Amino acid sequence: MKDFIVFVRFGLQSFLLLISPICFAQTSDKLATAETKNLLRNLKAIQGKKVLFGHQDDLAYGNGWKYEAGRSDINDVTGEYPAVYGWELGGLEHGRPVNIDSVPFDKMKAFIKLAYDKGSVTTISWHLDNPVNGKSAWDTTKNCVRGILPGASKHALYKSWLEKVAAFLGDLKGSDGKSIPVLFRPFHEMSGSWFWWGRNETSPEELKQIWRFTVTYLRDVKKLHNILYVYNYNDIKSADDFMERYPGDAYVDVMSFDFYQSGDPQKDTRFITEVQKSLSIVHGLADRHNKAFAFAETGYNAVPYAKWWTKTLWPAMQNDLPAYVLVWRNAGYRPKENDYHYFAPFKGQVSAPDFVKLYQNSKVAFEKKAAALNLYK
Ligand code: BMA
Repeated sequence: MKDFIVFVRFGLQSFLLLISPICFAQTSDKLATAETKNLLRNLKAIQGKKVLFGHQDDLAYGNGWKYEAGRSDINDVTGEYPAVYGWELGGLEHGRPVNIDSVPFDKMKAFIKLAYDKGSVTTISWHLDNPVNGKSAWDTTKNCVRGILPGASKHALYKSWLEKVAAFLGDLKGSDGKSIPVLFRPFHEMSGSWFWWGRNETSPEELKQIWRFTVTYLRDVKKLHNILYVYNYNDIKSADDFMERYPGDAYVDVMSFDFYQSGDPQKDTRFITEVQKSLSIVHGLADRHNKAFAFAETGYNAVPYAKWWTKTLWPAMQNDLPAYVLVWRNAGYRPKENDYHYFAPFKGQVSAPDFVKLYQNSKVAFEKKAAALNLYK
């Protein structure tokens, strides 16, 4: 992290002041709660030095189990819970009681409270259906974002969906009675082309407009002041590429990207080189724009390489440690797809011993180190 040197003149005397950018860590929401401001400041302070480890749906289910109180595949393997929990809101827009992965929203709220009470962090994604044609998030019909912008035919519908998201986010309270800060990551992987808000489906200008509308609505109309907004690409080609859809510093708190392992990591080092490149770009941009940066989603499905954690993921991240890294969900065997879908190890899984080594790395923080960091203070 670079410091600024400021030259101050006082009458005949001059001073040189060294100011660390941490002093400037400012939420996009000027009215953010103290806990939310503190979380951003602390994420910025640890990045480059320590990385918080996260897992999607960690407390809800894992490989071969569902809703067993206190259970977590990460905890089964390491004896400790992650520092970051990812949750998904898809389905909430229709007022359904469970999300697209069958996680009940009331249970999700309870898990989020538990995590906050322990000093851990919550991040939320939203695979919302396409409001224009009713198809899923994975619909790639072009120009649908245009159809939900102010003045367009489905704008009111999109707003009614945001109402439900606002109600959910506004209802998150810790045991201390405070609103729980949430890292909200809407329109994620916008540089890919598999969601209706993707690169080939949406112009950069329209993406910026819907992002600004969404933030303004949640922040200024619904008066939610517990949200940090996470801007998210899939892979980053260059700094210019990453900034092409950037809605502006007043609407973003965390710069991030997703990238998954494909191919055989023992023969092909592309994961390492791509992640190193993306992290170096996003680290530089985050410093320049005074934001935090994160590796918002990653993983190697079914982790068949026993040393993936220390020989691939760690070398990929170590030069530019993001504030957090999150691996995707452990759905286990999926009968409908007839496949295995898991990104964290579980007891007996081939990469579990190597994951324990990553867990023991002094720069990787799970629940206890995160709690010691007092992220909300
Ligand atoms: C994807 C897959 C899907 C899931 C979606 C939202 O990456 O895991 O099965 O529905 O995320 O969580």
